[in-house]
Amino acid sequence: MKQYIGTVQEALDIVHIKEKAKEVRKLIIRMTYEAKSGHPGGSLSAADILTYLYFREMNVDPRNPDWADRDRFVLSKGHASPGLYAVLALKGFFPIDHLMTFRKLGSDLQGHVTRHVPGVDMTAGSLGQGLGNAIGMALAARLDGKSYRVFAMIGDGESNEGSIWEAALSANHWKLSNLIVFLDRNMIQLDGFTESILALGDLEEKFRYFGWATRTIDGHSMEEIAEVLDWAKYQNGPKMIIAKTVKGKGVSFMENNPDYHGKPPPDEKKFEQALKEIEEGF
Ligand SMILES: Cc1ncc(C[n+]2csc(CCOP(=O)(O)OP(=O)(O)O)c2C)c(N)n1
Repeated sequence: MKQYIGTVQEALDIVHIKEKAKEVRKLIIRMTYEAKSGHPGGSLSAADILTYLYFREMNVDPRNPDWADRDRFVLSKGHASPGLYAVLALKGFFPIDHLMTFRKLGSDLQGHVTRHVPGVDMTAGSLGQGLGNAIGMALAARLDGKSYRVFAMIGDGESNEGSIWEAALSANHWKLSNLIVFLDRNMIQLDGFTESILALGDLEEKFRYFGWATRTIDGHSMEEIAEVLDWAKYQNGPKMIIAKTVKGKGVSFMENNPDYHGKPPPDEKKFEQALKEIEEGF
């Protein structure tokens, strides 16, 4: 059997998108280091998916952030704001320099995403709220006769919240085919490993039993993200994509280390090391 190796254009697209994700990662490190606070770990695990969505998949217009027909995105794990802010700035929603005001007094770029920021579709930070809101947006599209899609990202630690499972039932009940959710399965929550704090087990199987179309992918492979989004176009009902990721991906001392859930590089040496590893590692 011949293996499909893709076109030259597809290969160039993948190289380009990987470069963008590298920029996003460096900005996450710069913003959190400058602010001396923030959440690099869960931003780095989400970086490839966020980059792919905004640069390849979603129908958005940086010049018109509230365009009524745009695809929506809900970052339910709203503490991963550095990741989303970096992507929005690179996409042109606001100037890249503005990122350095992250978490400073008077800035709109606070630690958890808010609707004040151009391009942010939902204020989030209190875990467990985003999936229900995304469902509301997907239902609104149906009621308004609009064809936009709603994308969301939830965390695995966040999936300890009962509201996630209530929302999961509802999305299937309403057969929301315009809803595509990524679950950032980095196996770590605030201060430890998900399976020892409150085991989640096989999340793909759980959502499948809740009636969702499900897949599991490597959440750092642009090729797999591209393929699964293509798959999603042909499935009925809500889609749940379990993205296996590494918390802190790209920075050796942050990878798989719960200490860097909510802590930036502690000193200049570690800051420089993080930037160098991202530059050379991807
Ligand atoms: C309702 C609620 N409870 C507690 C918190 C504090 N908190 C912030 S992040 C976090 C852990 C989230 O883990 P996960 O969803 O796995 O995020 P990730 O590891 O991807 O950053 C917690 C408990 C919160 N933001 N909201």
